[in-house]
Parts: sequence; C-alpha cells; structure tokens
Amino acid sequence: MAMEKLERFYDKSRLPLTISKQEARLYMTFIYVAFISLAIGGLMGLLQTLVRSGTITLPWGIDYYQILTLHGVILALIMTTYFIIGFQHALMGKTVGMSDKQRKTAWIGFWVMVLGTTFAAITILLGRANVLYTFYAPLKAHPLFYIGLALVIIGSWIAAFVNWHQVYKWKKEHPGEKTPLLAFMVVINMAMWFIASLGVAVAVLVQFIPWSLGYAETINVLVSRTLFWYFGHPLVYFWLLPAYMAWYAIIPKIIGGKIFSDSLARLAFVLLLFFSIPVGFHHQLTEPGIDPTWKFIQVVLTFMVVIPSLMTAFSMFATFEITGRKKGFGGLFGWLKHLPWKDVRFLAPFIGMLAFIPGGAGGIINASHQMNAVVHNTIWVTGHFHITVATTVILTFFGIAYWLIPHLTGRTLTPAINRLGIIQTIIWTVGMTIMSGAMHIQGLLGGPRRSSYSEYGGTEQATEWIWYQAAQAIGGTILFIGIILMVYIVIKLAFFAPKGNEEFPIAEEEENAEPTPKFFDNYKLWVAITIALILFAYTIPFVDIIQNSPPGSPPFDWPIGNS
Ligand code: HAS
Repeated sequence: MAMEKLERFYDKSRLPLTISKQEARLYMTFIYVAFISLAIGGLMGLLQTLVRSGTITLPWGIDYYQILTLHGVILALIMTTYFIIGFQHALMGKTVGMSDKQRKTAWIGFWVMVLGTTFAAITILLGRANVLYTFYAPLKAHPLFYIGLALVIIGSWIAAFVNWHQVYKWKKEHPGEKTPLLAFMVVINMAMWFIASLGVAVAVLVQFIPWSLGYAETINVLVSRTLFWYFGHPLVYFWLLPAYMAWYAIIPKIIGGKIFSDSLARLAFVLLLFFSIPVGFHHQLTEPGIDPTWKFIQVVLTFMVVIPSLMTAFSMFATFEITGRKKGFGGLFGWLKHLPWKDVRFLAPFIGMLAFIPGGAGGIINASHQMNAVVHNTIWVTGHFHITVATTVILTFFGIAYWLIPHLTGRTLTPAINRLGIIQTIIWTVGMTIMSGAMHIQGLLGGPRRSSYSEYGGTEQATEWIWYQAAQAIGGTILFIGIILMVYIVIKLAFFAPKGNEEFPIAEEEENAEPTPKFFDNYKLWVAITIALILFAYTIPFVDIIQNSPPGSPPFDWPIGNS
C-alpha cells in the first residue's frame, strides 16, 4: 500500500500527478471562501464609490470607514490569501504530491484561518474595528480584530510549512533532481510571506493586542507603521507571485508553447525574494522620524525590485513571439495573431499583463522619492492598486479559476461558459479602466484617498473633482456587475457544468533547453541573502526610530480620519 502510494506521488512517467478527491476538496474549499469574499468585498466597493460621489448616504448609521475597512480587509487580505493558498496547494499536489498527513495538516491551517477570519469579521460588522486594512495606530480596534488577523497569518504559516515539507520529502525521493518549477516558485513565495509576516505578527502581538486590551497605555506609532510596511510591500508580491507562476509556467501551455527559460523564471523569483522586503520605507517617504538616507537606500532597493518584473515582461514577450513564429506567423508583429484570443484562460491573464504596463509605471512613479510627494495619500494610490492587484492579479486569478475549478470538481469549461468568461473579462477591463483612470486623474488634482463625501462635499475642490467621482461610481457599478457574473460562472463551473476532465495545464521546457544550474535549489543561500539585505536596510533606522521617535499616542481612541 505504502509503495503504491509512493508511486502515485513519484512515478515520473505519470507526471503531472493526479489529484485525489480528498485533495480536491481541500483546494476547492479555499477557493470557495475566496469567491464568497469577492462577492461581499465587491458589494462594499460599490457602496464606497456611491458614497464618495455623494450619490447615496449610508443607512442605519453605518460608517463610511466601516465599509471601507470591510472592503479592504476582505479583498486585500482574505480573498487573496485564501485563493493563493488554495491555488498553491493545488500546484504542489500536482507537481510534488501531497500525502494524507500533509493534507490533514493543511486542513488545520484552513480552520485556523477561518477562526481568525470570523473574529475579524465580527468586530468589523459590529463597528468595533473601523481601522482600514492597514490598521494604522493610533486608530484602535477591538482586541479580537487583531487576534483574528494573527490567526489568519498563523494559519497561512501552517500552509507554508506543509508546502516546504512537500518539497523536502520530494527531494529526498528524487536525489539530484531539480525541484519542479511551480513547486520551486511556491517555496519562494511562502518563504517571502513567512519572513515578511513576522513583522506584522510582532506589531500585532507586541504592540496592538496589549494596547487594545488596555495593558499598555500608549503605542509607538512610528514603530507600528514601520513594522506594518516591512510586511506591507512584500504582501503585494505575495499577491503578484502566484500570477507570475501562471504567466511563466501555465500560459505557455495554454498558447501551445514551451517555457521560455526555466532558469530565468527561477532567477526572477529569487530576486523578488531578495528585494521585496527591504523596501517598506517607500510607503513612509513623507513620514518624519525616519532618516532620509535610509529612505533613499530603500528607494534604490525598490528600483532593484522592478528588475525581476522587467525580466518577466521580457520572458512573456519571448514566449508569445517564439510560439507564434514556430506556428509560422512572421513579420514584426504577425506572431500576435496566433494568440488564442477567444480562450478565456488566456485572455483574462493577458489583459492582466497589459494592465501591468501602466500599473508598473505608476509604481515606479510612486517610488520616485520626489514624485511620491505629489501622489502620496491621494486617490492616485488607490488607482495604482486597483490596476495592479485588482486587475493584473485578479484577472490572472480569474483566468486560473476557469480551468482549476472544473479540473478539481471533475467538470469542464464549456464553450458557453468560456463566452461568458470573455464577457466578464471585457466588463472588468472597461469598469476598471474607467474607475482606476478617474482615480489616477483625481489624485493628480489633489483628491484625497480614504475620505468620504461628508468630509469635502460642497467645497470648491469637490466641484472640480465631481466628474472623476462620478466616473468612479460608474466604473464601480460596472465592476460590480462583473463580480456578479464571475460568481455566477464559479457556481456554474463548480456545480452545474457537464462532468468531464478539464486539463491542468503545465508547460514544459524546450527539448534542447540549457539545463537549469543546480545552485537554484540552494534555498538556504537565498534565505540567508534575504535576511542579510533586511538587516542592512532596517537595523540602523529601526534602532534610531526606537531610540528617538516621539512618545506613544494618548491612551484614548483618536477620531477616525485620513491617515
Ligand atoms: Fe505598488 C502603493 C511602488 C507594484 C500594490 N502598491 C501600493 C499600494 C498597494 C500596491 C496595495 O514606491 C497601497 C498601499 C496603501 O494602502 O497605502 N508598486 C510600487 C513599485 C512596484 C509596485 C515600484 N504595487 C505593485 C504591485 C501591487 C501593488 C504588483 C499589487 C499586486 N506602490 C509603490 C509605492 C507605493 C505603492 C511607492 C506607496 C505610495 C504611497 O505614497 O502611498 C513595482 O513592482 C512595479 C514593477 C512592474 C513593472 C511592470 C512590468 C510589466 C509586466 C507586464 C508585461 C506585459 C506583457 C503583455 C508581456 C516594471 C510584467 C504585453 C503584450 C503585448 C502584445 C503588448
């Protein structure tokens, strides 16, 4: 029996591995929570654009910041984390296998996350945690909110340990073989996530929980914000990297091509691990109390983290062009014609890639020290993250869902659902272009982020912004229609599509590809370099902050406002 099991996991001739029913149930449960979160969070988003434009006022005394918190927490923290962990578990199950013990441990991680999510949700719904997804001090929430978030993180760490253990076991059975590309990527993403989330865990356990329980009278605001952004920037790459996994290793298969370069893909991930953490100060460029030299150093490191994304862009273009030319499409741009535009598994992620061109340019503007002064705390930043996480990443996740869900539920993506998916992708693109575009422009005109109409309605500036706010409400409404359609598609794929066998597309390397250097599997080296870079970028300024930052906030709840 044990031998049989081993074969199911490790028999190379049967790669990629088959996913058992029990495994599929685990992976799908994460995906279900993700899409339920999308529905709730999307509704909150619609309400926000309507409130900001002055179209509606919220009934029953509901606070603007309550729905803003729910929107941010449920989409940015909950939806993403559940989808990513579900997807990554599926990738690991397919490439290196998941044993019964590992599956049971992964379930523990899931339930810990659910417990934490429930705690956080209760406090937000009761209006006891109107602190937004960044929960900046001195905004104070009910202790259960912080405990809930800590549990979500602990649950995700359990998933990380399971993933690392899967590769460890696989490597023991396959001495001398390189870790399969997708498994390598998952290991790197979870290493980044673990190292980064230590920062927010410390802030929550050492600062926020004692403070909100009343054991500590004050809180050091600058320390808490620094710990948050130590985590906050890698958080955005924790969202991005699973999208890159699909771009590098799944999209080539869907378009009928091969992986452009296994080594380049691994190098991009290693560079993202190195440079995504020691850059948090670029979110704090306007904050006093941090030495400008260290802000400058972290700005330089931010420009380093752009490089692996440029490598990714290069790699994608190369994959598209090489595949097209192999199929006989010539000319400078003739190869564009071969791309499967009518296949939603390709179209949705491709539009995500396109969106990342202005999204990445916006990020470079944000990171450019002086220009940050123009856009910081304006709604430009909100426009930036809607075009990155809510378009590039989410459209890629939707693209994954079209094949992953039917694969796991034993159904098929029918031409009719594919057509609906294409309509959904177009709706999303139109809605986001209008909404995010208007946010960028209003931001340049000085429009603040995180402010409700009641705070600036009737002022001269509000008259200037009115068209952009109306555009955001229109874009938001279109997006909400997109969300309803997506939820409908997910339900169809999970429960009603015809039974069948949907492909789990994993691309292969070119037959004559150069072998990937062995040193890529030296995880300890990558983690050691990452830690060294973090220590370099943070030790001196952090000690300086602790020694010299002003005393903590007063021991009472500050009024909620723009932070
Ligand atoms: Fe950002 C703020 C800088 C990327 C998300 N960012 C945010 C916030 C979020 C966020 C959520 O330096 C707000 C946080 C808050 O609430 O306060 N960001 C950057 C930089 C990058 C970047 C330098 N951000 C992202 C990604 C996100 C994300 C990715 C989510 C997933 N961001 C900042 C800064 C701030 C900030 C400051 C603080 C602003 C402030 O003052 O508050 C870079 O990683 C971007 C590099 C990307 C590229 C693009 C490469 C293009 C590719 C696509 C190729 C296309 C193809 C298809 C192949 C260089 C890979 C084309 C095919 C054809 C045929 C045409």
